[in-house]
Amino acid sequence: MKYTILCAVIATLAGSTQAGFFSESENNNTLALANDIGSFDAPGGSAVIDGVLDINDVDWFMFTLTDTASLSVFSAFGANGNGLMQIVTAGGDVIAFDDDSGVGLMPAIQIENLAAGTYYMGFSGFGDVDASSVGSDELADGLGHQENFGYKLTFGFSVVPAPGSMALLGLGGVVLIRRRRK
Ligand SMILES: [Ca+2]
Ligand SMILES: [Ca+2]
Ligand SMILES: [Ca+2]
Ligand SMILES: [Ca+2]
Repeated sequence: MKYTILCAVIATLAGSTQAGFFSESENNNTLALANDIGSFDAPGGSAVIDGVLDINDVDWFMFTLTDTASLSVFSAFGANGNGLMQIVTAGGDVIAFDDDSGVGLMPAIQIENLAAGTYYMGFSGFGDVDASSVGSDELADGLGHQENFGYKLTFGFSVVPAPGSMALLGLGGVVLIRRRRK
């Protein structure tokens, strides 16, 4: 009996994950035209994107976090390509940039404890923008690179439980069990 109740509590805690597969859709060359990959709440989720970077192309993707979350973005399959990426706030400020942390010359970024909100991720080619864009509003615009390749992006979101919520849920479980014992 106790086991059943605990399972119910754990199921509540776990929620349901969100996952999606997308092909990028042009024109996505500005924040306003970004491809929306969705909203992510506890416990998190993932999205895989198939895209093509053409000469003078940039691909913007938008996502929303309903809670503080850790984000990882990984790019792959850019055969002989040299990609880069930016993470940008809803207000258009660049908070992260990467050039070559992934496979070959492809970028990857991870950010822990990203506050709830809407963000944009821009994927472009080497020569468009560089690391000096972090802390500024200099966005990848596709201009300045001659890259041309297909790629895959993998987004992972892990929601960080708020300090109070775990304790409250735990307390709820104890109260349930005690009531069943009467
Ligand atoms: Ca594209
Ligand atoms: Ca594009
Ligand atoms: Ca690169
Ligand atoms: Ca540029």
